[in-house]
Amino acid sequence: MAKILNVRGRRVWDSRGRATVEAEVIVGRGATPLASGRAIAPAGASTGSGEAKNIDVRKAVEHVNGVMRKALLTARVEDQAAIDRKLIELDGTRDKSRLGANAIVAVSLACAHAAAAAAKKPLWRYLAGNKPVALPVPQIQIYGGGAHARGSVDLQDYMLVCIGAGSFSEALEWTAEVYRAAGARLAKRNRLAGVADEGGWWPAFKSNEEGLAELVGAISDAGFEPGRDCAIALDVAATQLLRGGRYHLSLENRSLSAEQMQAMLLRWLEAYPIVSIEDPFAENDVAAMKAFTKAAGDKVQIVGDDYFVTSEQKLRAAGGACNTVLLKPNQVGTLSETLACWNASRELGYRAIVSARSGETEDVSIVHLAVGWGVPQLKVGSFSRSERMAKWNEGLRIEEALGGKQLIYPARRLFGRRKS
Ligand code: 2PG
Ligand code: MG
Repeated sequence: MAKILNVRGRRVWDSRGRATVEAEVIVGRGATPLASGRAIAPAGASTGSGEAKNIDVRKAVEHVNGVMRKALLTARVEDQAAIDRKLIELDGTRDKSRLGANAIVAVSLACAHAAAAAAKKPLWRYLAGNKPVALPVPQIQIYGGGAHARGSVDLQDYMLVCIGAGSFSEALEWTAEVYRAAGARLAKRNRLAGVADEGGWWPAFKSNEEGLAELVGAISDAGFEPGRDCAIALDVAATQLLRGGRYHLSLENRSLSAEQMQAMLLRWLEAYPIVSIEDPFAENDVAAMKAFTKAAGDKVQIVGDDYFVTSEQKLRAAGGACNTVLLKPNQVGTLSETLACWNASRELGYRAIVSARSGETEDVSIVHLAVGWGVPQLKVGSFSRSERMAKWNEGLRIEEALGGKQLIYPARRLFGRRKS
């Protein structure tokens, strides 16, 4: 049993050059420091209105070094549930806006790291206990749009899922090929405007559908079979598109009713090898989300991000909307609440994906959570920029550490081998 001897907060910088909170937790047996853990809060750009709220970073750091430190001194670091309960009580608001979600998530995660370090285990192993684990199946962004590329395309993420890959490392090998092929295709047609917030190509497409056709082309160019080896996942991030009850596609200069949006998505599902669609409708468009899930939920993952904001309560009240939940620790604030949402998803028969934010850092905690908790999918952004690559590379290290002793890599179980 290790006790918390000190908690320290500091102001550091994220992948967008914006300030964020780092927390460090030092633990020991008796008064002698034994181990420490560290974590950095990420930040979203396309956020759901129900998310836990970040506050001014200087203020958040003050809270870490002041009231939060005081409340946690001498606490048993292994008792994550009690630590998180204490943080929630100390904050006392529904949206974590007093202490700040950025302060709370950094401290909550740093405690988990410190507990693992005190047990002399990597975090994923500490969380998994003796349970066998597998690496998650990645969703990797190829083109970035929406709020992450000033609306270059209306859809936020065009992602690759290597459904036919036999391992995590093979999925990354294939992704590297497709990512490069996609960039080369854009450059050749003079449509490459740079990279977006999460490292995906910033495209100059003429329509949103062009991104789908281009991604299929890039998969083929890289020597893979679309729909058999590699498939597509989309994050529409539709909350960002809804104004006055209609979904605005600025790139195409038109706006759609929810029914027209559904018709467009269903047509795309027929025409392209899509296995997953996130936030296809806005966070408050409950009727549309339910109707779409009814129409397509048996064929494709329908993922709630803004729609569920990692809330166990919202997931339990879903009433048939979506079939998959995105798990973002900073969206809800603490590790225990994220775990509760994951546990509820299993109980309710929903799939789950652990996800990074668009504002990230070298922090690799989410990879450990996905592996340690056994969440079979992981979304981190694209295949460039070190805040993303740090996470993919951490997955490779874990895969190596597991050697032959891992569960079967879940890609084929989740997505089967589909016909093109
Ligand atoms: C999302 C995330 C990550 P953000 O919408 O899923 O892509 O974006 O962190 O900006 O909410
Ligand atoms: Mg999203």
